[in-house]
Amino acid sequence: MSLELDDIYISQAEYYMQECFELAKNALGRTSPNPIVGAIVLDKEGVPVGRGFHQKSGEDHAEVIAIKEAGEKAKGGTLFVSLEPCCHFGKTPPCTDLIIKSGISQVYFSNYDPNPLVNASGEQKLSESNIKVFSRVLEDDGEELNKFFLKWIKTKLPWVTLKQAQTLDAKVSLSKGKETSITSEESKVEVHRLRNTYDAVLVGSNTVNVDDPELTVRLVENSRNPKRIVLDVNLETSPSAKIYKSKKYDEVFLVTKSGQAEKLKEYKTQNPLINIVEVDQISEGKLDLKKLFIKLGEQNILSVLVEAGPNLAGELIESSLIDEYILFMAPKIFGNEKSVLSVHLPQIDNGNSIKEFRIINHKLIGNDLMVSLRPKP
Ligand code: AOF
Ligand code: ZN
Repeated sequence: MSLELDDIYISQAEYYMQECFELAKNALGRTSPNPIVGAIVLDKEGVPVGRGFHQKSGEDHAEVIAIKEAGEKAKGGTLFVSLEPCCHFGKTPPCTDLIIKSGISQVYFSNYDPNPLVNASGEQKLSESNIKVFSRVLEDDGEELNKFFLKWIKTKLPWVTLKQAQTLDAKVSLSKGKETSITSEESKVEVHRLRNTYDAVLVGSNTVNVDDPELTVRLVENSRNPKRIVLDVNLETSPSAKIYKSKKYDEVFLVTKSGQAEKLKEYKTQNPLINIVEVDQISEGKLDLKKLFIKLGEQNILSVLVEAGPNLAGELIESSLIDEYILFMAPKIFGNEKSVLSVHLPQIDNGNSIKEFRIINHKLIGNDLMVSLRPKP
């Protein structure tokens, strides 16, 4: 089979777009509330002369770094960028102005930027300046890469991933209140990798009381810690739990119902900079999680990894608040008597109410199976 000329152009665009994605990934979890973006400039002969990725909100956009590196060689050249170039003044000036000034003659991008200040206007501005623009290159992959930003910019809600580790018989511990190691060391490293890319990690009060976790990233090089959020309706966690003694005090959030000022003093004594978030209850002992996510979105938290026990997992699934479910399955069986099931949900008797998911990925990690799922709409 011979390739048409168009196919060759498409595959070159896809090749460089893939590289843009790889560049962008360097900053996963570091750019909020901005997206991750990678860019490459080719000179007019088709030779790569500049590369860049957006590193942090407030700093240069990907295209700016790549074009600066290319310098004069950008003239008549091609820009590949994983997101539609911006055309607005934010913390930084519009990328479109620099692209036009650089003399670049063609631009390929993957996703349109749904930011209302951009939203196809970037493309329009470039076209009006007689730059050839090609959009939607590897669009699905680009969307997956920026799933956190794309959800938040459209809804102002963070992307919520529920993560659990369980046995073959869906157990999370041998008995209530007992910490039981389930998965292999390799899976623990994978969880740290995940923490390294999410803006925040959230746990319930039982997890703090039973496991006393730090929720930091310790098993990955060049890592940074996510914000740590504890959900504790009745303030049952110990104020001296490890999580409240975190080195960076202001990264810790305690979410609870209102009207507990006296009890909260103890936590503030342990951690004077702790962020207290008060949320209404939807029923006795259950906070309105949707309202919580709205508040977290307002704080520029674009992604939350919920390392949930059975109650929190049940509440999230029941209220359809999760975007993704990551399950680490260890090939072990705990048996029935006292062991605890991974998800507490009320009995479902009606077939129409069964919670259904689509498996989008699976990976063998050590001796565990990591499965990523998305709720079926
Ligand atoms: C791009 N390239 O690398 C990024 C873009 O406050 P600013 O100036 O940093 O603008 C932030 C907005 O710009 C952000 O919400 C998103 O719409 C876009 N991000 N655009 O062309 C980039 N990071
Ligand atoms: Zn820009």
